[in-house]
Amino acid sequence: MANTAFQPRVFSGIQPSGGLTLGNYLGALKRFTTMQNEGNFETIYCMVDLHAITVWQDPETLKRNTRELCAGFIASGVDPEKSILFNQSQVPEHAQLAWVFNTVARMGWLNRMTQFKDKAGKNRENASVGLFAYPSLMAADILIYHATHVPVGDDQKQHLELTRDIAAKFNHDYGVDFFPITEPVIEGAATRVMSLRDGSKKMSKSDASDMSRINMTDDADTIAAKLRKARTDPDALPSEVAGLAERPEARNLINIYAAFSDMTPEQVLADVGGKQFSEFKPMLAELAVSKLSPISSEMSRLMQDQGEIDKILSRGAERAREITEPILAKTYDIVGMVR
Ligand code: AQP
Repeated sequence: MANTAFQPRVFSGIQPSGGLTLGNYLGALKRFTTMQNEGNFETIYCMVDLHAITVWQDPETLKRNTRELCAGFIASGVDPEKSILFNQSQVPEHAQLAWVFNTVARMGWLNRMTQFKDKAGKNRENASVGLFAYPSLMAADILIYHATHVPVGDDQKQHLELTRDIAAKFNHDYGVDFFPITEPVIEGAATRVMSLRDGSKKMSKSDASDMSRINMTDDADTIAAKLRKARTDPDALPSEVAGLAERPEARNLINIYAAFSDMTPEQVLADVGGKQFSEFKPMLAELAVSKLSPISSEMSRLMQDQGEIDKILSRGAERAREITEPILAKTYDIVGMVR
């Protein structure tokens, strides 16, 4: 098989399954903007509403969350002129390719996905088939653009490995070199922002406790209060990263500080080592508010013009389909569909 050279292209998405969290911002959005502005890649970003409905969503809330997520992308620095920004269900080729990938992915592969196990919980028999097949749709999201790089948080690593397996099996089964073997981009201090209430759990938009997360729409007082009440231990901060090994909550707050200030955790600890949390938490709150407030005000401004958001999404979908239609057509041809 020839070793096809693929154009450097980034794809990533976020579910409109609730309001955006600090985890989504530091683990995903902030890096989406950097990759867009570096100019080494064509960048494509998506609100993955088809993924969101794998767990029941109230229809009106889903619409609102999708538009608010679009506002969140733009307010965080994703420019709909520089990047392609759109909503997944407006580009039907995602779901069409996902069906083909459902025939390529193996039950055993999907059975190993930890996110399914976590989200389905004890009542697996009652989980939707969509939740089980989620990684096949995610592979389709990426590969329908022949994306070469995918910036994600650490929790998505296993799904990215599955995407690579699906691409490789498709290429092998049909004797082609059609889909790229995508590289995950999991970098920086905040690839896994943890809950503020439990340092062993990921910060998540669907966590029952609002105190566990910082929402992108929280006001300055709420952000400061949540950080003040964040669970920590009684010791002072260490001066070196090794001192965080058994202290997940302390490590989380240092990582958040590092990500906001574009420093490494080592550099942060060189400055704040020896301080008590009573001194460090207000510093972190001030930094967080200074970075998040402009984003949340811009989000509320954008949300006042729903028509404009819908226009941006339609235009993004049109641009996306210029890429997805020929890739789907070629896929169908490879698989043997009469066209
Ligand atoms: N806590 C996190 N730390 C770092 N990155 C995170 N991401 C999510 N949470 C964190 C990254 O954000 C991107 C979009 O994620 P998603 O919304 O599509 O799905 P998710 O990972 O399942 O996020 P949530 O907040 O936990 O949503 P729910 O509660 O609906 O499941 C991904 O790149 C993800 O890694």
